[in-house]
Amino acid sequence: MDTIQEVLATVKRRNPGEPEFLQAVTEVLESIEPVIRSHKKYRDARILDRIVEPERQVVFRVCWLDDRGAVQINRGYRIQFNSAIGPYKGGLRFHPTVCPSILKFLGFEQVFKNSLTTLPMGGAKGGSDFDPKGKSDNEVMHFCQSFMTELFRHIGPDTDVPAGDIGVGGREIGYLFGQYKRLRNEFSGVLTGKGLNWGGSLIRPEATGYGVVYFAQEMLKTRGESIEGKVCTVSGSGNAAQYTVEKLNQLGAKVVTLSDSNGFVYDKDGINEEKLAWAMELKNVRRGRIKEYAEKFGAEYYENQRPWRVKCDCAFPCATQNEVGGEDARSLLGNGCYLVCEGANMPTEPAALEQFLAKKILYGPAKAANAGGVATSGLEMSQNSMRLAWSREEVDQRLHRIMTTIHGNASETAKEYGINGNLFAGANIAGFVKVADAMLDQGLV
Ligand code: NDP
Ligand code: 2IT
Repeated sequence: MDTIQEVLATVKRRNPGEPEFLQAVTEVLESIEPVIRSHKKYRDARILDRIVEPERQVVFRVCWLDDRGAVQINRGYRIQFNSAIGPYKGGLRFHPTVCPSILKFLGFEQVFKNSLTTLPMGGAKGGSDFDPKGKSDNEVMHFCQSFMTELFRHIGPDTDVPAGDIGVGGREIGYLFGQYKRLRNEFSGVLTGKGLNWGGSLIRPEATGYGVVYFAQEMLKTRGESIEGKVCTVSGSGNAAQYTVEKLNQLGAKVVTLSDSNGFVYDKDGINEEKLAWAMELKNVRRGRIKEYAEKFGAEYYENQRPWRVKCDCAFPCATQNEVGGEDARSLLGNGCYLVCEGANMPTEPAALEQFLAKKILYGPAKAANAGGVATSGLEMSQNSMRLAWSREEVDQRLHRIMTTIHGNASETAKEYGINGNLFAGANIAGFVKVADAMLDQGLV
């Protein structure tokens, strides 16, 4: 088998101009190097060379009519990355920046994340460069119907089960599900994040954010601390951010920031339950900008800035990839922040990651810390297969148990490899080994 550097060189050659994908692959491969060194079976079967290549990539045209009757064209994608441990599973992202590099990095990360959840799910990601911002409900529906008219032939409840991600929430999942049902004449668990009265699971909307906070609690426990009374900064103001804030509030922490792609708000008094409810209405119903929060509650607003210069104990990046840079990490650490827990996927740039690991702060890497979302999607699939619905308490308890297990597994694995406390490498190794062993068992496919 090729060395890690040779595999990376091949990835670079085969995927030119895809920096995010190369970044994700580099981070995983470099941190699993000790496993590859000590296991000849992975080298002989060229597992690394195989695991970096998506099993299937679907790219398609999506045509739709806007409200003026004008023709619009977008590009749709589904990257089915790895199905060694279960059907492909992962979100759909609708955002103008969507491109092969971003979806391949997300699909690659999803493979290891899903492996960590303890549930049988392979990894995938998809989406479109369609921008839902400023579109009417009708336009979003027409886009979703056209998108599904191609996607439906590539997915299925035992093949590939998409869900939401940036720009895809309950509204979009509804339109996508309706079109799938019509095309297949089949009511099945083909998507997760569905509405409660048509196959959805309680706690799925909350799961990513709640899971992130449960994971942070586990990290704090290792130092005999709790989240109560901690000052927290959160970025983003979408699904992951909203329920991170809700759970932090429930546990007695004080959240002082929220953001969107235009800037961030700093509310030194704390974003309490009532203010959060207002922000959720702003974002989920009125689909407005976070700046309005500052106007409404007299908080400070910083245009085109990220919240990492605000003094905090704990930081929760919940917006997007590469939103915490080297300078941001320096300010966070300089201000005494000692816990970073990732709600977003790959929010930390390599220059920041290096500092968090060197300073040995409590650092919860995305594929472990935000796995509660997809884990609860897995629970939605189980409920759909059994044709029953668990109570809120039941799903929440299972989510909590899964997050505790993921933390324990990443932390034990780090210990086993002599890198105590390094959950970044621990999660990558634990996620990898399960998938790699399944690939060995299933032969050369
Ligand atoms: P939403 O669409 O609900 O919210 C996204 C939020 O992030 C918005 O506030 C958005 O601001 C902001 N944002 C998006 N792109 C950028 C950007 N380029 N720069 C600055 N801010 C940006 O998505 P989610 O909350 O679901 O997703 C947030 C993150 O969490 C993503 O990284 C996603 O992959 C990850 N995640 C989501 C899961 C889920 O179940 N939903 C599960 C696990 C991880 P604006 O409104 O201005 O675009
Ligand atoms: O990044 C993620 O894990 C998600 N967007 C959730 C995927 C899912 O299938 O629930």
